[in-house]
Amino acid sequence: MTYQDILNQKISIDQLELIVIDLPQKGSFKSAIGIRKSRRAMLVKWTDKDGDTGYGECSCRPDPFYSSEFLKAALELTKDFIWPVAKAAESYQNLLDGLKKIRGWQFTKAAVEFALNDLLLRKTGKDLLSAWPYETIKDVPVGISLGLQENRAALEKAVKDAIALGYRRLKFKINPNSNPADFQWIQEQMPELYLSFDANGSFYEEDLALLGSFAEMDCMIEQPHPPSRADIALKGKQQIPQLFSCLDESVKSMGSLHLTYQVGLLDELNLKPGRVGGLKTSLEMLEFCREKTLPCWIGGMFETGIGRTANLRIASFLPNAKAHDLSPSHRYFLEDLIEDPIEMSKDGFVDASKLAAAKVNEAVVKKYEVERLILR
Ligand code: OSB
Ligand code: MG
Repeated sequence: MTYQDILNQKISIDQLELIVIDLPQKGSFKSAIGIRKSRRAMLVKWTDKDGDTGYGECSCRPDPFYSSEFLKAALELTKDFIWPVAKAAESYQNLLDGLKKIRGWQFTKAAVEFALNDLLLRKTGKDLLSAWPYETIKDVPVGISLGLQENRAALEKAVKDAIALGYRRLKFKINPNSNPADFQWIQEQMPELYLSFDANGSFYEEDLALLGSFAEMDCMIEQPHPPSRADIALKGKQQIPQLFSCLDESVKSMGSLHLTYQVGLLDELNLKPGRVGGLKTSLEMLEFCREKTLPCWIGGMFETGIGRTANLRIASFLPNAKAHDLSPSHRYFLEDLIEDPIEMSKDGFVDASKLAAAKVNEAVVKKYEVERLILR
C-alpha cells in the first residue's frame, strides 16, 4: 500500500471515546508558562464498525498559556465539531478535508487524526508513517528539557543528573529573570555540550538586551518571543545578529512555517505534531525542512507513552537531528499508559526499530481516568 492508498482506503467509525486522564508526575516542572505537577490530557479512542480501535493523544495544556487551545474546550470542540466530520468521513483524506474547515485547534484535530492512523496501523499493519517513502534510523537521540531551577545548586544537580543518565542534549527553560551567568560554567566545564534554552515566548522588547547576553553564548534559543509578536522577533533578529532561533509556539501550520522561514525568523524547527495539526502536516513539514536543509527535531508536551510512541516514529525519519524532546516514560511518570514503557539507553538513544502501535494498558488508563465521553 502506498502513501496515497492509505489516504484513500475506505474507513468507518462506530464510536469515538474522549477519555480525560490525570497522570501524576514524579516531580513538578516549572517553565515560563507555569508549574505543572500532573499531566492532564485527553485521549481519543476511535472504534470502527469492525470493532477495531486506535488511540490518539491530545497534548494541549489544561490552560491557555502555551497556546489558546485548552483541554476542557478540546472536549467541547470534538463533541460539537469534530465528531460530525469523523462520522461522515469515508477515507483518511476525507477526514482531513473535513478538519481543514475548523480554524485552529491543532492539538485536538491532531489527536483524532492520530487515532485513525493508529487504528489503520493495528488493523492493516500499514499507516501513513510506514508508507512514507524515506529511510528511518534505528537509534533516535534524546534530549532533556529542564525546568526553571530554584537556585544554582539545584541547577548543578539537574545538569549532573541529566548527563549521568546519558541525555544527548540539555535544554534549559529560561525567562526574563534568568541569568546567563548561571549557565556559563556548563559551557566552560563541558565545551562539547551544546547549550539550548527555551524561553516559551517570555521575552518582550524590554528584554532584548538580556536575550543578547544569552545569544552571545553560542547556543540555540527556542521561542524567544510571544508567538503573536513577530514585530519583537524581527527587532530581536536585527539587534542580535548572533541570535540562533528555534521556533516552537510560532509554527502552527504550513503557512506559518513558510512565513517565519521567509522573513528570517526561523533557524531551526521544533516540530510538535500536535501543534501543527497532525501527522500528515508534520510529514509535509519534514519535506520542507529537507528541501531547505533546515534543522528540525521533534518536541514534546509531556506526552504519555501513547503520544511519545507516535512522535518517536516520526523522529526516526530525521537522521540529522542532534536530539529530540522525547525522554523515556520514567522521566515524568511513575506509571505510563502503555504496556512496554519507552526506555532510553545509557548513551541517550531510544530504539525506534521495535516501535509499532503503542500497546495501551487499559487498566492503567482506567486508574487515572477522570472523565469519559462516548460519542456515537
Ligand atoms: O516549550 O517545549 C516546550 C512541555 C510543555 C509545553 C511546552 C514545552 C514543553 C517541554 C517538555 O519542553 C518537553 C518534553 O515533553 O519532554
Ligand atoms: Mg518549547
